[in-house]
Amino acid sequence: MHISKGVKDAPSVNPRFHTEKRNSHSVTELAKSIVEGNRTALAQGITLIESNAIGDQKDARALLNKLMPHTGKSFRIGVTGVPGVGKSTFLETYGSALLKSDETAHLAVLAVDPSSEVSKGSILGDKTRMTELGKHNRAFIRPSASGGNLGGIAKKTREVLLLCESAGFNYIFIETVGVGQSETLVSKLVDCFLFLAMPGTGDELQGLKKGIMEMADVIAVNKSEPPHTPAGERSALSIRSALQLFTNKAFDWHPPVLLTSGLTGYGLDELDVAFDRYQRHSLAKGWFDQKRKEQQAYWFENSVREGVFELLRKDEDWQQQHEKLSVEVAEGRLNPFEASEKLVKSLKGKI
Ligand SMILES: Nc1nc2c(ncn2[C@@H]2O[C@H](COP(=O)(O)OP(=O)(O)O)[C@@H](O)[C@H]2O)c(=O)[nH]1
Ligand SMILES: [Mg+2]
Repeated sequence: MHISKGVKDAPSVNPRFHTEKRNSHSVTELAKSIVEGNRTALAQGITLIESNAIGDQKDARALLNKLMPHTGKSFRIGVTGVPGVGKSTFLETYGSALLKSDETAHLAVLAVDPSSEVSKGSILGDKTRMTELGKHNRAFIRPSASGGNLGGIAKKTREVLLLCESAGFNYIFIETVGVGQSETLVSKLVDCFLFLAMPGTGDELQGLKKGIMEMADVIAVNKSEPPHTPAGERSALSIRSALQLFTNKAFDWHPPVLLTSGLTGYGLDELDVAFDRYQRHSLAKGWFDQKRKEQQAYWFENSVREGVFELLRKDEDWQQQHEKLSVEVAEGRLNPFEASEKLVKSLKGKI
């Protein structure tokens, strides 16, 4: 990985003999170019973050460390809802309008995709739905990091988000591309969680079951442009009454349930007001910062767990024991709790 490629004034030392020097210098250059808003550098930085090569991971950490002081200054919004509800179409319309009305807006759209098999198709579909945004010089669209488990993908998405912030993007939208547990992880990445519901499909109730609505800060029944507005209103009504059971009292916030259409722009002004209200409210109450602190703590714990597991995976004894016990558990010869206790006890003296 030659991260100096394309970065101005990169040193031309022989990498074989000066690897450390070359890397630290190039990482510094790369960080500088990213902060200056250089798109090529941003793309290179993201490639570095997404790489699984050990050397690259070291450089990626160094890069993030350098960029940390430039992060945190965006409004991070998660957009979720079942595939086909209109997330990409909404982002295209809402994003384009935002860029038009606010000349200081720099907008990035990132994706979290738990269904890696389907991802290629979904991303292609999304790209064709965000053509306006894709062409705009103040917008940046980035498909989900591929490979690894959902937790790993979300972690990389968080790092890409930080990179985008340091490159000057002040609105960052994270779209979930697939279905599954991604919503929970997205809620660990964003300040505001928008849930798009489909009118008249009963999926508002599915959402409730999954607890997604508990996480939602703003809810919009999408595809509610005329003549579908009455159906949208009916859904909104049932969501509002269901929500009464779930309101997060600690945060003193009742998620508004709006009617929108990404296709025609119907209701997007109201949504704008809702985002604004939410942002002001959460800043004023101090839970904007509180949430971010909790998220930092979450990613720390998450990283520690991953790191420890990574170490264990390299220990052959432990790996063998782990495999043996998991077979016994699967075959019903050992109960899972007893097995895990055995495995954990076997670590004594090792760590
Ligand atoms: N009637 C209507 N159709 C929409 C709306 N938004 C998206 N669609 C259509 O729904 C389909 C899925 O949209 P897409 O944005 O890809 O959904 P995503 O999977 O949630 O990203 C496409 O055929 C869109 O044209 C809307 O607000 N109203
Ligand atoms: Mg989409």
